[in-house]
Amino acid sequence: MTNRRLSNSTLQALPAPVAVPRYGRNQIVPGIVHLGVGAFHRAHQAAYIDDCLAAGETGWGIVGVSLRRADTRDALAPQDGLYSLAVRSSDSESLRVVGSIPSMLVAPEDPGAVLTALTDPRTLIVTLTITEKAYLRAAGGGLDAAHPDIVHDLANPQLPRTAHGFLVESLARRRAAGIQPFTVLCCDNLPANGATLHRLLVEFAALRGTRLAASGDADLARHIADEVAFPSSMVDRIVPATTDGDRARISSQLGVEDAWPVMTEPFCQWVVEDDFPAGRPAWEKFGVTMVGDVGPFEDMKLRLLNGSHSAIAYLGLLSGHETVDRAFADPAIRQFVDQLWAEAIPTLPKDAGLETADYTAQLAQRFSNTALAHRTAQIANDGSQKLPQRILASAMERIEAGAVPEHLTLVVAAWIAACEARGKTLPENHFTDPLDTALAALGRRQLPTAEMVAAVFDLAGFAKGHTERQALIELVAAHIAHLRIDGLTLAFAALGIRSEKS
Ligand code: CS2
Repeated sequence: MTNRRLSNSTLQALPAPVAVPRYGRNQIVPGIVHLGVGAFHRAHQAAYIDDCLAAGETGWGIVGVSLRRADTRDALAPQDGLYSLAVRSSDSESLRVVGSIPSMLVAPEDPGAVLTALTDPRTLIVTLTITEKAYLRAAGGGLDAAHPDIVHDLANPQLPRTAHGFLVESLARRRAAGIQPFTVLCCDNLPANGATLHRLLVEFAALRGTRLAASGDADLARHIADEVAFPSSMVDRIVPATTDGDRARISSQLGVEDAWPVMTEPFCQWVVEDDFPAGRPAWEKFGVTMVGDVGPFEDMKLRLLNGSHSAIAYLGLLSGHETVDRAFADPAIRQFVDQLWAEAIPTLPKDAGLETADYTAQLAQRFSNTALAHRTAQIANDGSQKLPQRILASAMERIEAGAVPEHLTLVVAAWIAACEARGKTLPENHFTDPLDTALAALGRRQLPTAEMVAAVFDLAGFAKGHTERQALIELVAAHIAHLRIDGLTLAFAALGIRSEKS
């Protein structure tokens, strides 16, 4: 293999089957700032924007911002921001080079540069994929005002660390300079994601207003509440973490080195609420579904795709399966997932025209993609942040409807058991969670099962303030008791599922 790097100058020499950007990359105007330039963004929104640019739109280049680490920028800067996207199904792979992120910034290195990009009048949309935990919500769903990064950003508005701090400070600067606000498009897996982020930012701005009353932005919260658009969106594409093997394979196919290619599946979906007062790309021409209300799509995706993904991750880890396709090929897990879907589907809106049977059939195909090698440990990360919208929301609705959500609650039990298995049957840091320190301290107390589950619910804020909380705790505790006696075999048997002893 050669040492030459993928870049503007090596682009034209790539082998013919590799699709490359043919638009003038130096004519692109940066119209979008994206916070959280991880692999998901590069496989999803950046690919849609690449299509828009290829069709001749020039106003929507992406300024990619990493809020924490420099690794993506370090990999992509020597490549003029170019990277390859490998679209893989069980029996084929196609390669495309994406050119829609010409520049990248690393927030901790230069927060001022990020604020400058966000305040630039050409920036009309800010998109975000910062993961569930970066929204810094307290157990009840409001802003975690005691979080050290929020405390820091309220005290240092010019040097933010959080998305909240960056967005609110730049909206304040735009307002002071008479520049129209950008539209904020949340692309994370949260229910009502736009409205949720809107609420958090208004709360943040109100706290900031209280502290900075003298500086004249006391009514910033009202400005953000009334004059900034936060459309919600549902994003969907499975994007496993890139491995060193992927890097080597892709680089040898390209004939030049790509330090950070992205792996993904053929499926791709984006449903967006059409509320962009400052303008937007003609996304509808490139496969984006523009709608008035994204709620039913979000619920279906979070509860059926992400809910079963988390189930496959924790049950897979407890059964020794390293990847989603292998776990899903395990007949007991497969049967469990079918039953889980049957339990969650009645919670979805009936009048929204959702085709749940087609949707789950398609999910079954996607989860069976053997080329992705999507690691169960990757999906297992941050369970405390993911389970509320993926699993607990449906479980509470089932209880309210008089049903017993035994499958949904086994997912919560499997999460607790998988956390406990780390350092025992699983490697110590096989996956991580923001609650790890608190969970470990709880483990050392050796509480009786039901008390331990109640304490986990309190720590994670699960079902906080809901009447279904106690019933959920009892169901989860009963599953844990089974898991402790005879692992998944007994927990599955209680649901009528036969499994091979692992
Ligand atoms: C996964 C998601 O890691 C996870 O938690 O469930 O990243 C999932 O692959 C995407 O939401 C698919 O669109």
